[in-house]
Amino acid sequence: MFDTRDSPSVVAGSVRERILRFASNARRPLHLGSSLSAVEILVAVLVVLRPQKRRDVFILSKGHGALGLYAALAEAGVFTDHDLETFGLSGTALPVHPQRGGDWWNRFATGSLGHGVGLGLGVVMARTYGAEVGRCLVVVGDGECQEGSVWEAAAAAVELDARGLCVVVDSNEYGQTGRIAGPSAADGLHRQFAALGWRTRVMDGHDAEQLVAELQTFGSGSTPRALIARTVKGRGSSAVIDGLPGSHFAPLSQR
Ligand SMILES: Cc1ncc(C[n+]2csc(CCOP(=O)(O)OP(=O)(O)O)c2C)c(N)n1
Repeated sequence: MFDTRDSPSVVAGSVRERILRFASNARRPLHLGSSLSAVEILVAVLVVLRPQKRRDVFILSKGHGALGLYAALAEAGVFTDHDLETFGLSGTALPVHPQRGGDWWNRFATGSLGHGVGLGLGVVMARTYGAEVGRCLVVVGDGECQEGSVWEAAAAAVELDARGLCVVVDSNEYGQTGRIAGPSAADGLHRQFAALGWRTRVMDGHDAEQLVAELQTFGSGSTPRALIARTVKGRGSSAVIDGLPGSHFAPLSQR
């Protein structure tokens, strides 16, 4: 179990091991590459949002990366190893895509891509109507950014002055079936968010310390914030990386 004084990169290493240990025992199809690429981002989210007193909300918009989120939560002591073993099984509290619950990390069901930024905008706008909510942090995939709804919400966020909203893009440059290029690659995303008026930065998505430092201050600026976090799909497993782009949803043992 980690506490917020532990080094985020060391915690990320333990989370990655946890995911791979689970995958090698489970021997069933998993979104492994998607979970492994997001580990440092998810650890940074936990470090920043877990001890919060305000009612901040997290949305894993790329809901197929839920195994990574649950593994990070297990590392934080929210779930046991036994809980994690039930991932995706009938009756589990840890479904393959997050289901709506009462915690800061599962306020919304996700899995159908393209909705997290709009939901996050709704969360921060709810303050305008007196709801007791704080900031909202949304993690999206770069393939997911090919959904037009992401950009409708991103444009509206500036118009509606949604300064408490932060989007982190897990920019691993792979989608479900192949490479991500052009406007949805890191530089293209940076340009698009910046053109809409978001405060934007491209950064190393595996540098957990830097991610924590960036996320600590989100919500303090005058505009919404976008971090384009460059990552490697399947980071930590050459078996997954060697299997790309065909192994988006596959068992570890078959790679
Ligand atoms: C609306 C919608 N369309 C299609 C899918 C199927 N799907 C699941 S994951 C995925 C690829 C997502 O790629 P990306 O956002 O880059 O995430 P990564 O797995 O690379 O982290 C797709 C198309 C979906 N879940 N929702």
